[in-house]
Amino acid sequence: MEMSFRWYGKTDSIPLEYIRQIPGMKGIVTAIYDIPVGEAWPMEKIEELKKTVEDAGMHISVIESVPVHEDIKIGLPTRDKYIENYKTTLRNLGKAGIPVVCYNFMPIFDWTRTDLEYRLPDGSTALIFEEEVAKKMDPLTGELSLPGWDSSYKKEDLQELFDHYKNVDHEKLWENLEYFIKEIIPVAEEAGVKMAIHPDDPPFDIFGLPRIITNKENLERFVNLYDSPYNGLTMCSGSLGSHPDNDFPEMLRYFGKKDRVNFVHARNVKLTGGMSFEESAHPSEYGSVDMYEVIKAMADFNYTGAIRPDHGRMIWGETGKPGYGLYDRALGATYLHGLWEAEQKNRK
Ligand code: DNO
Repeated sequence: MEMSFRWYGKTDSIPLEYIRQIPGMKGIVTAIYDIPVGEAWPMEKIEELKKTVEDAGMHISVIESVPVHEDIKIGLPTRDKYIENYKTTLRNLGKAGIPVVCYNFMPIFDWTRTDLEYRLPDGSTALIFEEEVAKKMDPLTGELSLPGWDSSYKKEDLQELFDHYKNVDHEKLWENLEYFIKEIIPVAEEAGVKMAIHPDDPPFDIFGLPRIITNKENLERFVNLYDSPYNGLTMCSGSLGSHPDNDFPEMLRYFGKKDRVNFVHARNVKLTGGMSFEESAHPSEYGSVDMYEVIKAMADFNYTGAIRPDHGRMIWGETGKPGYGLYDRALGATYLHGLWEAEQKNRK
């Protein structure tokens, strides 16, 4: 496994120089943030990003994300134009030697929480999702702050998007995903870029919009849409682990043995009843996901790809992008690194 860290480009308050100082850190997970969703990424911009990361003594392990335009998810006639652009991006990333691309297929909203600064008993703050609060939230009228929401969509566009999604139920979304996958995976294979779909976060419908990348059965259906290791998964312990029915380490081992795990996100969540959860510190004792089991599962299928500590709490007075501070993610990285070292030595 290769330890990596998400970096939001030159506007990130955390410099690459700091990331490099985290023990065990090898790779960077990043993207180009100033190209509107749906447009192709030009070669020059990709090369420039690559050079910036390499000049800092690391390399790009994964591009997270190349976002999928809503017209593709809705299945509008304009989707073909956006799919062509997506293919161009993949070809360009392949030419630059980028091995993995992470993306998601969640309608309108990416990861969603009800509070971004919930104070935990130790004084740190974390992102939480409360089922009852979410039920009362109305993205069309309320003041909603969603950190994962793509900023290139304006709130004014929301009503129109919601109207389009009235015709998209779970099966229709599957159809649109299949259409997309069948177009792009052959190109990804040719370009040598492994695709890694991110599970829906949280892994159930929200705001009346369908979500399908949610559990073992659906991940199985997904990998069977196109039988290739290039059509793989980002196994995210925080997203899949926030559904009480998902046994994350078991799912990870299962899809790892099928050679479909192209990226791993490690984050812990504490299930707090119903469909509610709090994000917690990474070690197993603080959350509902057993991180040692996660590491053991990866060792079982000799995982050689990238893993990154996902969302951290805000600790030591740090402020910044919710979930993406330096300190707690760095602690998570060293913890995971330690578990991996112990597990490797155990097996000798
Ligand atoms: C949250 C992230 C997601 C992820 C996208 C991938 O912090 O894991 O926003 O980047 O869903 O497309």
